[in-house]
Parts: sequence; C-alpha cells; structure tokens
Amino acid sequence: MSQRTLVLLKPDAVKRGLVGEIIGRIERKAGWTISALELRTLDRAILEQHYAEHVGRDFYEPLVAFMSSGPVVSMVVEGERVIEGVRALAGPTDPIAAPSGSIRGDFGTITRENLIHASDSEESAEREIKIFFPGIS
Ligand code: FUP
Repeated sequence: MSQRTLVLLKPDAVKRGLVGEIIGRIERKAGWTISALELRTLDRAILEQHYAEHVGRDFYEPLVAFMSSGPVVSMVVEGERVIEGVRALAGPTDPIAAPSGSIRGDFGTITRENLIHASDSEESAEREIKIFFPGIS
C-alpha cells in the first residue's frame, strides 16, 4: 500500500549535522522516494497548527521554543507503508526508551530534542502535508 508522510528533521538534527545520516536511512529503504524537501525556520503560527493537539500541555511552550530555535528540514516521503515505516526508523518518542538502531535510540537523550517527526496516520499525514507544503495536492 503506497502512502505518503510528512517528516521533519528537527533543529537538533540540523545543528548536529545528522541530516545526511537520517535522510540516508530513509533513502536506503527500498522503493521509498522523497517527493518534496525544504530547509526552513518554523514560526509560531505554523507550529501551532502542526502541534494543535498539544496546545496547553506542560511541554508545549518549551517544545515551540525548541522547534523554532533553528532551521528544520521538512520532507514528504512516499512509498510502501511509509507512515508506519518512518515511525519504526524513528523509534519511540523518548530516546532513552528507544532501541539501538532507531534514529532516536542511536542519537537522542531527551524527549524534547528527539531529532525527527513523522506523521502517525494517513489522516495526520494529509493534514500535516497541507500545512508544510500547501502547493502540492
Ligand atoms: P511523536 O509522535 O513520537 O513525535 O510524539 P508526540 O506527538 O507525542 O509528541 C510530539 C513532540 O512533543 C515530541 F516529539 C517531543 C515533544 N514532547 C515533549 O517534549 N514531552 C513529552 O512529554 C511528550 C512530547
């Protein structure tokens, strides 16, 4: 089942020079393709849309501060079961709980700075792709 997903390489991934490493892991999965890619610094307005489900949570303000602290790489990735697949590559939200071999498990320590976002369902993917790439249908 071919799908598409929205992937963000967060400011920590860009600052630490891990963009190539992370994109390489995505590119090496058979049959997946990157169909859009941009480097940009996110403002509060776009982050409020993206993290709408977390508005008001205790971690929300520090999360917005972190996510706007430097450029991120935003991408649309397409391919077989790519929604589940990129989340498997990423590992669970808490990098200490994430297994070795996953992106968060290999490179992260604290939950806020967990390197990568990937859509969690087809519905989220379509919503998030519209936010970050309004020009593609
Ligand atoms: P995920 O789907 O794994 O990206 O995680 P969530 O949508 O639950 O959370 C989004 C982001 O909020 C995480 F990537 C990091 C941040 N967060 C915190 O900083 N603290 C928390 O307790 C939970 C999430």
